[in-house]
Formats: sequence, structure tokens, C-alpha cells
Amino acid sequence: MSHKTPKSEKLFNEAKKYMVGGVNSPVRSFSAVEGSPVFISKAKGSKLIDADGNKYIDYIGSWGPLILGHTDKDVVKAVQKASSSGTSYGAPCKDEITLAKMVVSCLPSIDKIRMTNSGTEATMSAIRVARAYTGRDYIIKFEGCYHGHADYLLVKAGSGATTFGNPSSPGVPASFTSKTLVAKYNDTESVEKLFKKYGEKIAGVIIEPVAGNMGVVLPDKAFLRGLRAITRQYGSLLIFDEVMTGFRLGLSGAQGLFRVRPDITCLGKIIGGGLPVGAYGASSKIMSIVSPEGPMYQAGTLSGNPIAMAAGIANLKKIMKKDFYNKLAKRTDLMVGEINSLIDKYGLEANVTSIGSMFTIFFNKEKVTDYKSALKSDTEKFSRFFSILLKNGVIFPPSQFESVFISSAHTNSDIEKTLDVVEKGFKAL
Ligand code: KE4
Repeated sequence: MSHKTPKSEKLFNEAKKYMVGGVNSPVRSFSAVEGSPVFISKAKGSKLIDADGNKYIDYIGSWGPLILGHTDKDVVKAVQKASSSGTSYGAPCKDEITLAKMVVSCLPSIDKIRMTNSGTEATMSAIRVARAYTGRDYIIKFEGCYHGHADYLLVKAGSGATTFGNPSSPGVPASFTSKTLVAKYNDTESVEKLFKKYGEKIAGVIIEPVAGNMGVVLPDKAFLRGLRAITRQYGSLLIFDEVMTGFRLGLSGAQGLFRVRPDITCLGKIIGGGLPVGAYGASSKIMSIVSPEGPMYQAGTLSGNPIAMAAGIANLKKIMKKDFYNKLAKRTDLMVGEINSLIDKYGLEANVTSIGSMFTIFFNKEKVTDYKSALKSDTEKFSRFFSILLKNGVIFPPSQFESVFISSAHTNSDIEKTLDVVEKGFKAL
């Protein structure tokens, strides 16, 4: 079957004239894989259809939000209904309460929430809360974790012994990252060393409790508990960035699954049902620092937008249905089990990390447990694999360091077809 994308190529060339790199978010540019991006003209259920009419079984899932798949009828109906009553009021509305109550009811660590328009705003604000609440300046983040593009979070580990973050992007002054300390994922000792040196000055520790931005990396059993203990010991706040894992791994996210209660939680993606929504929440005591209750300022013209709220409510309503997550996890486990057998069958240097309805196939001979091991993955092999899938009607996230997402719209036949194509890819590697 020949996979031709002339219309996408034409659109990409035109896009590059007006939009940087032809995209509105870098990873969509296929810069981490061969070829140029396909431009989507329509989506339905588990499928994306590109400008040339090629159909793909979609495992990007809009990078997480579409746990129900595309154009879920209830989400679409909710959006249509909401938009017929207005697009933005610039004043509060009932649906903001409804969505806030749904989130609070699922996450015992949250008494009060603030909606934002993106995950970046959520994490940026969460860090400001930690700093305002503790009166301290330092934060700890982990190598390989991504929390959006706030200046002081665009850091890479300092070289060698230095523990300060160095800016990972031009345009971020060194002074902006001088209070960002970098630890190693799953390495409690690297955290203890920082606390020993800076403990009383550390406002908060931010982490993806299950990492999704170096590919899927699971926390060791004691690691998250260790973070909980040491932050409590030093009076720092533990911030779980659950923008990806929130409502993905279950109604109480990673914090429910691993039974570790953070001080602040960041959310996004699924709570917007595909529309721009982020959020951060904590105990009433901590959140009382946020304006207008408290002095810490944070705002947003379209935060709590009525259409986005309606989409989020419709999305959460359906995933709150009994057995939703079990069915999704079973489907994922079946698929991952088959992929592992194919890895063995073809003797590939690859392995899969999966949890809930998220997984990553690492082209790597060792298990990926942190950023250092993730970087040993063969990205060139991933790129070739990605292209074979694309040409055969399956689209994975275009980067080795991302998570595949399965939705409730993926059928058994989608998975069977996908496995056939994965086998074709493995055979060709
Ligand atoms: P946004 O600002 O992109 O809504 O959220 C930032 C963010 C925060 N925290 C976590 C754990 C995240 O995964 C993200 C964003 N995820 C990426 C992909 N892994 C979004 C895709 C993109 O940047 O286009």
C-alpha cells in the first residue's frame, strides 16, 4: 500500500512561511523522526485522517487528553451545547464549580483548585505557591521530567558535581535557573544530598510521579515515599505534576495508585477533554495564599472557559463509569504482552515500560529507570520504526521519549491491526 502525503507536504511548506517550524508545538514537527508531519483534516474514535485521506490508528491521543478517543459523542454534544450559550463570559459560571467539584472529589489531597489554560501554567503557578507559602526560593526538579516551558524549569543538570540547573534553552538567563536544583529520578540519595545542603531553603520538589517525558519511566517503590518523607522533614512542599497521569492512571492518578499524598497537584490534558485546560490544587490552607484570597498573584483571561469546562465535565463523567480503567488497562496489557513476545521473536534490543493505558517501546537493551538510561535508547531505530508504522496506517507519538496512549475508542481489531504493523516494523529493523 503506497502511503502518499502530497497535500500534507504542501500544507507543511505553506505553514513554515507563517508559523515557526510550521507547527505550534515543536514535537509535532517530526523533528525527532524521519519525514515531515502529516496534517490532520479529521479525527473520529481511534482514527486520525490526514489531508490526503490516509487513515491512522492514533496512539498520540493529543498527547494524553483523548482517553475516550476523538469526537466522543458526549464531549462533542457538551461543547456544542456550551458554545451555543457563549464562548467566554469573563465572569464565573456554574460549570467551573461542577468541574472543580469533580476533580476535588477524586483527589483527597486537593481541597481547592485553580483552573488555568495549560499544564505549563499549572506547574508554573504550583511552584509560585510553594515559594509564596514557604517563603523559600529553591526548588528541586528531576532530570528527564518535563513540566512545561516556564523559564526556571527549562534546565538541564549541571555538568558533573554541580547540582544547579543550567538553562536548557537560550533566552533563559542563568539567574533564572540558579535556584533550580536538579536531582536524578529514582535516586533518593541525589535528593538527600540536596536537602542536606539546601534543605531549609527548598520551597518545593516537583516531579512527574510516573514520568512520561523521557518515555514512560516508573518510580521505584520507595522513591516517592522517600520524597514525601524528606519534604515533610524539611518543611518543603511536594508537588506532583499529574498533567499527564491525572485521570489517566485512574480517578486518583498516580498519587492514588502509589498511595503517596502530595501537597500540591498539577493537572491538565484529560480534565479539558481536548480543550485547553490546566489546573493546580492543594489543601485550603496552602491554596489560601493564592489571590484573591491571598497575596500570591496568578490569573488567566480564559481560565475556566465555559466550553472547556463543559468538555472536561463530559470527559470525566464517562471515565468515572464503573470498570472504565480496568477495561483500558486490560486492553493495554494485552497489547504490551504481544509486543513483548514480538520483541523476543525478533531478538530485538528493546523493551516496553507500561502502566495503565500508557506505554513506551524503548529501543534499548536495558530497562529504562531514569534519564541516563533513557538516553541510551536507539533513537535512529525508533525513527525507522515510527515511519514504518506511519506508512502502514498506525501513528505513534513522533519521539522515542514520549508515551503511547490507548483510549477506550481503540477496538480489538485496532489492536490486532496495530500488532501486525508492529511486527512488520520489528521484522524490518
Ligand atoms: P502544556 O503546557 O503543554 O499543556 O503542559 C505541559 C506539561 C506539563 N507536565 C507534563 C507532565 C507534561 O507532559 C506536559 C506536556 N506534555 C507534552 C508531551 N509529553 C505536550 C506535547 C507538546 O509539548 O506539544
